[in-house]
Amino acid sequence: MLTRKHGVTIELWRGDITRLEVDAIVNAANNGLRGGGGVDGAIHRAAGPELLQACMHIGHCPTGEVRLTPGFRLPCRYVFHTVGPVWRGGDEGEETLLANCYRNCLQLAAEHAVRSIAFPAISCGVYGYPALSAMHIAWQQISDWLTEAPEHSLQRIVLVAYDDAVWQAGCRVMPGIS
Ligand code: AR6
Repeated sequence: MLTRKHGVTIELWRGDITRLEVDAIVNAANNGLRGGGGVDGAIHRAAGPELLQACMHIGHCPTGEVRLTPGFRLPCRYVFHTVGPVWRGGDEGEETLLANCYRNCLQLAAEHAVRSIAFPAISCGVYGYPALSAMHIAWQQISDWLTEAPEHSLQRIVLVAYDDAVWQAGCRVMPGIS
């Protein structure tokens, strides 16, 4: 399913992010970049042990920020490790922190001449963020960033839905998707 905005193709795609042939994939990591379950575990398994070594070398990533490593054995060139907020009911800055994840990843993509990037539903698993609110934020941030960014290399942005809740939320939130 896809739509276009400012000449960029935005897709909602169902499946495993580690299989995507894109320049960069985003990891929903933890502050210690220690690896974990969910999409983080899948990315580390597919990338091989060199990824954990690279993450250990970086050491820490504050919530809402992003750190870059190579993709190692993954088909992508880069992994962007971002840390989404833990959902605590919505009054603890969760929305801003999640928005920062998307914006900082898009900014980093532009800085590294990335043409295609895939996002998982950051915070929507273990961290408990409601899927519909999270997909609204993802779409809004992508949309705003593409409107505001002066010049960038991006041609394709993929939002990856691995589970039903995220897929259904994505279908509701993305306008004109077909
Ligand atoms: N491809 C794409 N999406 C996936 C995949 C996959 N292979 N596997 C799971 N998802 P989560 P979080 C979806 O829990 O909520 C880790 O342990 C999943 O269905 O991976 O940000 C980290 O180390 C959900 O929609 O990330 C942190 O400690 C989405 O990815 C913590 O979990 C995010 O779920 C981060 O929690």
